[in-house]
Amino acid sequence: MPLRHGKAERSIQELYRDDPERGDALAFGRRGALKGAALAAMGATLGAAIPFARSMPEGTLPALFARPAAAQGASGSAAPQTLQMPGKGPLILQGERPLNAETPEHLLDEPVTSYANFFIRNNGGVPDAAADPRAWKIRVDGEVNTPLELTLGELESRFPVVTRQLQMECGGNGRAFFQPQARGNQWGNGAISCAEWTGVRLRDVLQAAGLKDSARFTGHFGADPHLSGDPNRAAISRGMRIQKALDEDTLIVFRMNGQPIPQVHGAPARLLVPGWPGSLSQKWFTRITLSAEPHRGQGMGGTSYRVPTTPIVPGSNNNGASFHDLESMPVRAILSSIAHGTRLPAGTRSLDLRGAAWAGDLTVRAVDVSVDYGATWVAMNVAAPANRHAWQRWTGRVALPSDGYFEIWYRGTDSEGRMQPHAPPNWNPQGYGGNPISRAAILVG
Ligand SMILES: Nc1nc2c(c(=O)[nH]1)N[C@H]1C(S)=C(S)[C@@H](COP(=O)(O)O)O[C@H]1N2
Ligand SMILES: [Mo]
Repeated sequence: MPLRHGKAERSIQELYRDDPERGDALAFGRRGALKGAALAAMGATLGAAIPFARSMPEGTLPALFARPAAAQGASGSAAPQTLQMPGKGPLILQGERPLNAETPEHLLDEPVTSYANFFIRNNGGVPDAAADPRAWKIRVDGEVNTPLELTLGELESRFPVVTRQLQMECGGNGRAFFQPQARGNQWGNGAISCAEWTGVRLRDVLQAAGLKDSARFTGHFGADPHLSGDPNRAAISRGMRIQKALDEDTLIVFRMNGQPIPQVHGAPARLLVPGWPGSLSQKWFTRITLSAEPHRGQGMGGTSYRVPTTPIVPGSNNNGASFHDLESMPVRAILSSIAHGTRLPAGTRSLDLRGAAWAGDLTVRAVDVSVDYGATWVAMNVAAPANRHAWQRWTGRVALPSDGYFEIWYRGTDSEGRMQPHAPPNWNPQGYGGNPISRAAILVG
């Protein structure tokens, strides 16, 4: 049920939206604590008392205002448009041309992501289905001893076939959290998936072609048309360091969850490069070329999939000349058992929580949850991944002292001790690597 608030108190919310600094100053006053009339106004605006107002931080928008309540229609924000596509769940439509859709976090509750709940990210059009998938050809050329052209049928019979659960996350996941706004689809936390993929190791195929010493980078090509219709332009064509191409979990896949790959996800074959920006996982995969220098395709260089090596002024222009490629994705936790913007019955005094967490090539050491704005944290139970590069599921319980407005803050820590930060780090024009601590607003009573 959507949260509601009285008309008279709209002003704080509107102020927060139009001029967050002024809204904050008004709410918190000069003392930096929410009390008196401001506390009452804030409570009325949020639709409930705020039991932990004492530790509510100044300078941080209440989650209810800060975060679009994806598909839950929490107060204030216009309901986002929903994808209408056979077999797909109610994903958040980010754009129709190219077609992009984000999975609301609470639909990522399955340990293995189904087709229905798998996000969609296209840079160009979706090509027509191949008439004969087994005859689909993939070329390997460039710095190899023997350039290859293999059909999907040959690939499957010539190399060991493996099945793995692998996370695939868009490099721009979390972009919406950047301030000032970064360019591109405003993904929340939902451009992530962890499906079960079947295919062959890219490594085995590259070794069959024979890598020259000069083969230090890959370049990937797919069959999707550029939106302009120009056949000489690629919708996207990215590449990576050879080390990642040789990782045992980097695959050419042809089945997703035991079925032929659905068309929108790259049928009949795609790359699956887990833990690194999803843009490397070329769909409708037709060719990989090896070279001595970094690949120069669409989506390489400049500010594309690149982050500042030395931080830049947020909002400033930069050509990305001193940026470097985003590789292993940073740690992130999602909450899938309860949706942001949910209202719970009065008297609810504990919450059983569930979600997932991942950290690129690393694993997740801890997921912690706070319901008092970070004053205290509760450790969740984090399961081992099904295999390397699968996400990790977590569960746990938190106590609530009373009815009221709460924020569930959830934060992952990777195996090297790095935690999700309070604000998205290292602002960059296209908004990559934004993994702040997440906040879900809930209302009890
Ligand atoms: N051929 C092709 N491959 C592509 C893309 C694309 O536009 N064309 N998008 C990439 C990006 S940016 C991401 S995040 C993933 C998304 O895969 P999905 O649509 O199956 O979720 O595919 C990648 N592979
Ligand atoms: Mo992406």
